[in-house]
Amino acid sequence: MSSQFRLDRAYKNAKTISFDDSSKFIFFSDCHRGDNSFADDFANNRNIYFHALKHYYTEGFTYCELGDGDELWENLSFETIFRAHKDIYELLQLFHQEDRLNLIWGNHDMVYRDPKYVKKHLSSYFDHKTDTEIPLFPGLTYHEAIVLQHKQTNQEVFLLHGHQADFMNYIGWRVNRFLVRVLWKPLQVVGIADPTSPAKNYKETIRIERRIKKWIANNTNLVTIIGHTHRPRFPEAGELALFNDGSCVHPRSITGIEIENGHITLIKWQIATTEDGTLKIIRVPLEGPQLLTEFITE
Ligand SMILES: [Mn+2]
Repeated sequence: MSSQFRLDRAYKNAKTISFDDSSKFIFFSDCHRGDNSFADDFANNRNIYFHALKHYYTEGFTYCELGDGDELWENLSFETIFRAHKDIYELLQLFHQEDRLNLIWGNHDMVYRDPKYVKKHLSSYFDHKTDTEIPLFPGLTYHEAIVLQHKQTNQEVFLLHGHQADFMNYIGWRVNRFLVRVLWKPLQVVGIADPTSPAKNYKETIRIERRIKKWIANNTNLVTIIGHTHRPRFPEAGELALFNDGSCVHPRSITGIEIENGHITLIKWQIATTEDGTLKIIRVPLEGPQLLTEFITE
């Protein structure tokens, strides 16, 4: 089975959401939310991420997470991650209650492919104070891919994690998960990087991008947004439309992609220092806003 076949299949089975120029979407991926230990790469950015998410909630955005939201290679259960970042899940719960939460699985949370697993672990949690089960994400469904379809122009935005073009992380994810658990997690604490991750391997990143670009070239008129490689990507208007929202585990910032007023923008949220010495979380546009229709090809 080739990466082209896996991409085709993800596209065919994708959930379709229709949208128009009044719709607002925020895409983040590769949060790798962990247990808040030294091995938790997300822990550095949790305040930035929480603040950004609150902004998007207040402003009426729909949240789409393009895979590897939860770090389930290093951590055996969602339970541990939930306890470490409960405030974040409570905010995501608000999006879910208003039908503004769309989650896609990646290689680090590929267990969410199984609807029974999602129901068992994510629909509710046990509250130790009151000894009761509290609803968390009742009725939540994870997807491999989502297609946003524009009501007027019919233009499509294809959303997926991107490991469909990475053999060892799609077919061999259980092997890589095992290696990460027993080998790389303890080494990560002392600063040694995990080589199974394309985020640490430039050549592999290029190979993955090349395979997805080839697929897009055979499927014209398709804007595609992925994560997985942790490398933000924003093509020029008229170029092959492969976007990448980056990750939420950069050393001091998180990156994401917004769609608003029919425009697409690559953004970064980071901590800025101010004159009086207080720290402030700010949103910095990196590329765009660019009209989505400028990526329509004939
Ligand atoms: Mn990934």
